[in-house]
Amino acid sequence: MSRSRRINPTTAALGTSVAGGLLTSLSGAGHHVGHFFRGRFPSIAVTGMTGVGKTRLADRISRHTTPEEHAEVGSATMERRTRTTRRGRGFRFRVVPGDNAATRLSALDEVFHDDPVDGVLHVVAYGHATPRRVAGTSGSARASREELMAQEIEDWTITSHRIASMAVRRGRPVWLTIVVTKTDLFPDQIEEAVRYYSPGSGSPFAEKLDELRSLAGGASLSVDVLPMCSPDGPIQRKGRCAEQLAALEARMAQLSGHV
Ligand SMILES: Nc1nc2c(ncn2[C@@H]2O[C@H](COP(=O)(O)OP(=O)(O)OP(=O)(O)O)[C@@H](O)[C@H]2O)c(=O)[nH]1
Ligand SMILES: [Mg+2]
Repeated sequence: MSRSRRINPTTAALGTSVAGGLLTSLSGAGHHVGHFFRGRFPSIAVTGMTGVGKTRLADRISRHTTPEEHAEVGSATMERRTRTTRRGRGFRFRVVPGDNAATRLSALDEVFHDDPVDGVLHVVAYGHATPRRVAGTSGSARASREELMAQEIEDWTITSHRIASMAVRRGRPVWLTIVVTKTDLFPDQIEEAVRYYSPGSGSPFAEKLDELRSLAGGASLSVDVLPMCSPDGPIQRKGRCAEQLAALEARMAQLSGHV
């Protein structure tokens, strides 16, 4: 009889008892188990130009509240949120601050290179981003819709390149959802806006999106476009905004293999 044959059963038995011990210790420590699994929640980057509604969206999905005065100036650093859903599932969000924050570039490096995400929510607002002052200046910020749309393309050019290089490097598929938010401000143009942001529509945004898709390759990047709204005030449980939130959450669960 070969030596390995005699050794194998011992190894197998040892393996079983270690696994058994691990299971016992997990079931004996409720909140530790929660913590253990939370580390493995899919990680999602929330990107988009300043004032577009990223913090508000991440807060809504994670049932978190950011103090009102914050809305005036925007985020200065990367924000982290966790959403836990039923049966121990959930998502970890990292919100990359908009272009008026000095920390933006390092935040982009973190989510797309150093600790790459599984999915991206790229937030756009069809020219309805809240204009914000450049850090360090005073007076009110003003910008026309055209200027905001142009800024949005500039922002998207940078972010889409980052997503492309991450998707190429990554060994597994990445998903991208373009979240067209603030639809409460343009209720009659929702379809038109969704078309503007959709692949192949010929808009300046879509041209960059098509470029991203051809760089990344269809198999490594999936793209969705969904409308959304989170008007100020408490979270509404009914109405179009509540339905749009539910649809976005359902799609995220699907993309993350939760259902
Ligand atoms: N009407 C309406 N207002 C919104 C919506 N989403 C966000 N806002 C408002 O738009 C402003 C900007 O939202 P934020 O979430 O702070 O934007 P941000 O993308 O995090 O901006 P930065 O932190 O500067 O990058 C805030 O006053 C929000 O209350 C929406 O769906 N509808
Ligand atoms: Mg913010």
